[in-house]
Amino acid sequence: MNKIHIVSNRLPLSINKEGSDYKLTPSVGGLATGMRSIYREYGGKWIGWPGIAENDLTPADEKAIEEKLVGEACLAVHLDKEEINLYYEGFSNNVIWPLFHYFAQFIEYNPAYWDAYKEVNRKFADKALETLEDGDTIWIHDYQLMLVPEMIKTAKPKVTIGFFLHIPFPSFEVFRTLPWRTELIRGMLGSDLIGFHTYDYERHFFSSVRRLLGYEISFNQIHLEDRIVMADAFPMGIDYDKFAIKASEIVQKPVQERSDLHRELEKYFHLSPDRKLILSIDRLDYTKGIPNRIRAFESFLEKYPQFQNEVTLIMLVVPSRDSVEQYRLLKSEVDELVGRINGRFGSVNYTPVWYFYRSLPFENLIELYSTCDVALITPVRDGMNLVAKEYIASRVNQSGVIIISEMAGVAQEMGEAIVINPNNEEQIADSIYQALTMPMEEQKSRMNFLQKRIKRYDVFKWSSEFLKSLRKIEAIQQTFFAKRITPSIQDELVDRFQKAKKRAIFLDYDGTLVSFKNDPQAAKPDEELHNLISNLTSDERNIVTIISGRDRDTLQNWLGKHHVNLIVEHGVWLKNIGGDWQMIDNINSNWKPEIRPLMENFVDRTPGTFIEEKNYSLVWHYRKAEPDQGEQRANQLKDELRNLIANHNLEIMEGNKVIEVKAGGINKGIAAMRFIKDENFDCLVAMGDDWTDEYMFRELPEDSITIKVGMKKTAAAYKVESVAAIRKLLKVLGEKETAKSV
Ligand code: GDG
Repeated sequence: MNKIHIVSNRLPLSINKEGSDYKLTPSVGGLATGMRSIYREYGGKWIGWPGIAENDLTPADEKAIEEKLVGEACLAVHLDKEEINLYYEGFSNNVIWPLFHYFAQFIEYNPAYWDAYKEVNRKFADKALETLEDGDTIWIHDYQLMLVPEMIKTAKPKVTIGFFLHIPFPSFEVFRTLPWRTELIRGMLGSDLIGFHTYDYERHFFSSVRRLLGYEISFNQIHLEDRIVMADAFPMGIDYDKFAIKASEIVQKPVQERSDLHRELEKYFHLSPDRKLILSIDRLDYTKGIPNRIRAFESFLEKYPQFQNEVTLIMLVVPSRDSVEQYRLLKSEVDELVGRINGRFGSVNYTPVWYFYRSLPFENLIELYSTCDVALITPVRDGMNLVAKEYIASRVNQSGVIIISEMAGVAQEMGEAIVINPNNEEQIADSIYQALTMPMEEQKSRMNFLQKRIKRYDVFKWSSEFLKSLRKIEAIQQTFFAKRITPSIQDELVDRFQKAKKRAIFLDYDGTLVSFKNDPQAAKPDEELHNLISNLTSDERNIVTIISGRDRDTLQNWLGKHHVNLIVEHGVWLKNIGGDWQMIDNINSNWKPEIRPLMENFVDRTPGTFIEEKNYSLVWHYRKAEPDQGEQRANQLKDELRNLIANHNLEIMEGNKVIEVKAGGINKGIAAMRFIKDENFDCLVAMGDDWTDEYMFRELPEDSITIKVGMKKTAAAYKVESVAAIRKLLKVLGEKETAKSV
């Protein structure tokens, strides 16, 4: 069975030296829990940093750790202090973290960080490559390792790669400020599947892909030159049962067996029947909105004085990244705010804010979750926020209210919570009041919905859904590759071609023989193309026809010197070798004055677009427009054109970044069929890239050699991935012929 491996910055365990030996303690975090079952079940490895700087280890220590890790199926990527400083603290936490959470003011654009990030990502990729085999799957986690997917894909294309980003993906306007934005996007696109917590992050990612690299995206699939990458939203869940079971154990425990913390909490409630507790838990981070939460609580006590002496906010703040300046400043700000509010409203019997700056054992965490009446979670940005889900899972009797920031990914799954804007302190103060006075029946009914949802989509479901989608994308890739010309198929085709006595070869021009350029007039044939066509036409058994949507003059100028037929404007005009232009059908263009003003209006309103006028068609080009706006306007134009053409025999054609209006009943398929009608060809070849060529692929007899350029769905019998690949094939056809005919 093919294996599934995991890569993350940290291994899912901590390592401590005990005497001369090392002790491994498995992590209890959500990711470790969710992934452990998977990589173990599928015989894979977990690749990551063990958490101790290499400088602090002797070679013998390193060996001892590695031996210990074998039993856990883990592979260590050792990092020294400088690497940790530059790659982890530096690029990951001082560049990507602030940028992706919209804290641009905290970013340190230090090129040395970037260099280290690349090098360490390479280390992770190399370690993974030591164990990866073709057909394996690898799931890479988070913002510290965004370049790893491409590094692995390049070295081992037959490995299926998933990537999950645990933090938000910012809007393009923010992302574009990063000097290394394109490299990061390319790194991620090495994956087959990219997961985000929410659709908004996915949408932002798509917009960056489109704007920076110009790839076409249909539904949630990104069409690269040679494969498809899928992106989707998978809101991460928690190990629901672990929280629910522990919480019900704790509430059933006799008082004398309870922890000190739990007994303190109980005592507090006995002070007065109206006492209530509000809970907040987070790592100390500027994204978590801790100062605004304290200020909002202060406003609440001011605005609703009846709750002074009755309501306490328990704030568990877990120390984090305390070597970083911003975090130290934040810590002082929080200390000061807590001091101020406690000084102002506190008394001998009452402390408005209980502030714990430390981490608590799991059991205490559950005691807090199950005891507090309200959870107040107010991040200014948060990828998901698992604390909110954990609070819900721990509410055994379904009482409790959750106040959640709309800036946390989790808010999208919590319609029944009280959703607030973290910058609106007055709204938060009012929400606290609403939560504290909410009737029990309403609390239970809301909690019931929330629990059902969070239980159903737990961390196991999350990881299995992600893997299911990976299998789906594998299948999609396979159908895409199904028609790809492999070396053996190519030999077969060349053989058929060589045996034929008279061949008709139809070649589309743009996107097939030459790549697209922003300015259509810049897509001139180069020397290599001229040589290819000359080689092909030097064999008199080859009748080559260039079949294009272009106008007569352009193609005549560019290719007129060759021994080829020209069919232009999608089949309106035909020029046989050595002959004159003839119109294939009797058509008119008296409709143009009616259509042109509409297109002009779209040109005026959409920067970067222009109209091309051909004899019997009008074309609106939007390749140079801002991609999202271009697509949007193209859809609007199509809609408006549909109404206008109703009384004319006209057709709207959608090509590659163009909308073309032309006389109906004319297309490349009809033109090609008419061309071969009276001739006795024994081999038909057609090559094209866009959907106007699909007419040709469909109309030509079934045994024709029809070849699509690009990996999209097609009626053609075969596919190649690029202009370069079709040129290579044409070269083989031309060369073999020359060789044979000598
Ligand atoms: C990142 C994203 C995304 C907290 N204090 C204690 C403790 N915790 C545990 C909680 C929870 C976890 O830490 C915190 O998870 P969050 O999701 O709230 O936040 P981040 O650490 O910022 O995580 C975030 C997440 O990745 C997953 O994708 O949701 O948006 O920023 O599980 O229980 N655990 C213990 N003692 C504590 O004192 N034992």
